[in-house]
Amino acid sequence: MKDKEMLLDGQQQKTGVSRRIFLKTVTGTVAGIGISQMFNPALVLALEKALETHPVLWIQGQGCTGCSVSLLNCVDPSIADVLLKVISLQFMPTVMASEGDTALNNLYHIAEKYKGKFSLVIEGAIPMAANGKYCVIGELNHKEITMVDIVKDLGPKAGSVLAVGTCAAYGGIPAASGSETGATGVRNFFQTYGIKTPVVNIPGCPPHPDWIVGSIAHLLTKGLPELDNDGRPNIFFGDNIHDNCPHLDEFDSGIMSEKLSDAKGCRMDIGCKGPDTYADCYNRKWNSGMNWCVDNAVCIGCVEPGFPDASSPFYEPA
Ligand code: FSX
Ligand code: SF4
Ligand code: SF4
Repeated sequence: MKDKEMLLDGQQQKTGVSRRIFLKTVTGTVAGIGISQMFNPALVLALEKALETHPVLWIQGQGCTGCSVSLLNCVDPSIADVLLKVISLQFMPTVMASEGDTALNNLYHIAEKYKGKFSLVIEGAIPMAANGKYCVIGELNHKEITMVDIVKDLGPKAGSVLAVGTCAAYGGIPAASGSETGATGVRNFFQTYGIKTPVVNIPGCPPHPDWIVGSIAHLLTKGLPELDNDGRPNIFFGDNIHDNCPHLDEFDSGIMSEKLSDAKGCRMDIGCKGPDTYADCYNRKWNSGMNWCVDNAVCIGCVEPGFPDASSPFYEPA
């Protein structure tokens, strides 16, 4: 069975899958599983080994913290299980208790101790204008440390980097038209400074928690996932939303929604950007499999490199 056929969404898991598919799923690769299937013994063993040697450091620049919140909303597995059993998360500004010099010293200490092995998660864009002064993330020995400083320091030392969220991947909202901060994504930043560490983009504004946890688990157990031209794992971003949308038949028959509250109809005329967007939201869904953007509104193409300018205005046809 192909990896993509085994990507089970939250709903399918709750309503039950056949025993045959379940067994194939839990004995498959991380790439091929629904995230809540993560705790099969072989995988837990692999992750436990990785936990001892491959910590994850999460730093945050220009963003709204929605990416952190999305991860913290992970319910299946619970965020407690994710943090304790899947990710050895040693530094994360939104949840950690330590602060100031202590926190930053610890960050640098872990990066040095696990040089070449730790995974660096970068949330938010990196503002390069004005010497990086648009985003100061802390102080060390009374010296301001900017996002530019920290990514320049830790980027080359990391074994791998995950650019979490569209801001970190491509610049996103902080880099939208009118921005004066020189906001840019990680790959572009690395190119500017000749940093060679491999980068996995996990876009989405915010990204789905499964995309974040699944990509980290893949990195820890199987190495780099296969990426598309925009640096995104094909396992989550390989397919087009429009081609797989439940409204495709209505689109083909010319049955179109005219307003957001219409229950029926393709939503292209009210601004859906599904035809230009690649992600598995139509299948995985959001809020633990409850719904997704096209159920209640439209797809605004939040995982694409041109977001938000390329999909604006959101509620008008492309
Ligand atoms: Fe960006 Fe993260 Fe959008 Fe927000 O901080 S991807 S603005 S949802 O959350 O970086
Ligand atoms: Fe395509 Fe959007 Fe219409 Fe679905 S609602 S068929 S994704 S345009
Ligand atoms: Fe983003 Fe579209 Fe997925 Fe919604 S449906 S999360 S806008 S890619």
